[in-house]
Amino acid sequence: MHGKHLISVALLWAGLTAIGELLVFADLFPPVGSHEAEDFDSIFRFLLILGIPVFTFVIAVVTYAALTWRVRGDQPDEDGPPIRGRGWVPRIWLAITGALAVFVMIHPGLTGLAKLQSSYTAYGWGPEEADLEIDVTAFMWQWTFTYPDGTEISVTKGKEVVIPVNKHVRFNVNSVDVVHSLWIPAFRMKIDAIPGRTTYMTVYPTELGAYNDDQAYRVQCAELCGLDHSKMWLPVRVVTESEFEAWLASLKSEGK
Ligand SMILES: [Cu+2]
Repeated sequence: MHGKHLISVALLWAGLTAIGELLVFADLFPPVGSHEAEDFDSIFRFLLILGIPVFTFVIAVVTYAALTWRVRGDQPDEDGPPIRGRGWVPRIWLAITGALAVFVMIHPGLTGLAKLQSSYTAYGWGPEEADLEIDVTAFMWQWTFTYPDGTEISVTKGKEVVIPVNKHVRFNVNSVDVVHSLWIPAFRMKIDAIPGRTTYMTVYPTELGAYNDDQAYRVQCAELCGLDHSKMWLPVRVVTESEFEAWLASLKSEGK
């Protein structure tokens, strides 16, 4: 009797796990636009691979138990007898999931942090080295992107943020009012914009891309900051270096 239930649950668990693990490798992710996005996606997939069997085990046991031992007919007047954990089962479960938790804290937790963490200040992501620095100011409810081109060129509402491919681009981020968050989904990078403090993140775009082709190419505020928070976004375009120079020159001649 017991064996039949165990085999059924094990089969359900194996089936759900197979489906889950297949979905990990299905192409369901936004476009990968930067080195950082490759890192984060591989970390995310790794955690999914480890986490899915734990999740499906719980789902399989709960679903099977709920369907098999559900009340049929009249509601009983009393609860069933209390169930006590049987020695080795909870111990093995705790040992496996505990070991998994410690393992992922170390890798990719600490190892990933060491890779991404700032070599520059405590308030940022990525290396100090930058081929291009862009000052970003957040305010309710827009962004200003200022390019270091002798005369300052600002990108704001209605414009697009253009950056060159295969360059280290550093965003130095500030806010003039409340906490916002600079997020570019195609790069999987996000940093808070905090009044009175400069935070920063460095990205290395590896692919050409534009908002018109995929909405993951956008700057989006990712910290709820008031009425028009959802409108606090700008399109992003990643271009070749020569296109980038031409774009800067054209903005300059517009007298911005
Ligand atoms: Cu905001």
